[in-house]
Amino acid sequence: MTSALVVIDVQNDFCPGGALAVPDGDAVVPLINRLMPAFPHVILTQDWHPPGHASFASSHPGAEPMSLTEMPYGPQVLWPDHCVQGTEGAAFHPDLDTTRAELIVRKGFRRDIDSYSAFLENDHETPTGLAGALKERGITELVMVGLATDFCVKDSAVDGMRLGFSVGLVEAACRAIDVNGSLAQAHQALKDAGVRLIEAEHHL
Ligand code: VGL
Ligand code: ZN
Repeated sequence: MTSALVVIDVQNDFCPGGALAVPDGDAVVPLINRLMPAFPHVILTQDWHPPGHASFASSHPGAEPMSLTEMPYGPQVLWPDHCVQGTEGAAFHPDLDTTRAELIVRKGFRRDIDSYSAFLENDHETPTGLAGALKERGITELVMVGLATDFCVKDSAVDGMRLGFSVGLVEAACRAIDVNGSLAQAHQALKDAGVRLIEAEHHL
């Protein structure tokens, strides 16, 4: 039984000054850096959209950022343009320690489909390959941290449970966007899925 710290989307665009800034998003960096040495495996995810991505409000004439639309795969929030492949906004926060990261999973790179979860795209069926990579490494336990609690962290944690991993989440090392009740919904979904909320001290 071995465990991995899964660090979700700690990128410039999700930090203050970024295109889709999560309030206080950069505050997670020091704690995440301190958690890393406690884990035999460290995995990072990176939101990585092509220009004109379907999740961008700018790709839908007349649509306001943060509004909801219907995609062939279900409801989708339309975001400001963010984490465009190769831009500074898509880069990891400069203080995030990436030295021990053994795998970086890029997601959201298909123009017509978003991917919040590190495991499955937003159609809830197209795999990113992460589950296979973890299983091949013998990793059974995951601890999730990063941005944003109510979107990518939540979906990654819930999918991780569904795919048979034991999943914990350190809330002190996450920050939320919290639009239209999304944080309360995320707490319920995490609870329903059986994701454990764990204290950082447990791993420090
Ligand atoms: C995220 C919205 C859009 C996230 C990514 O990392 O939570 N949220 N793209
Ligand atoms: Zn995105």
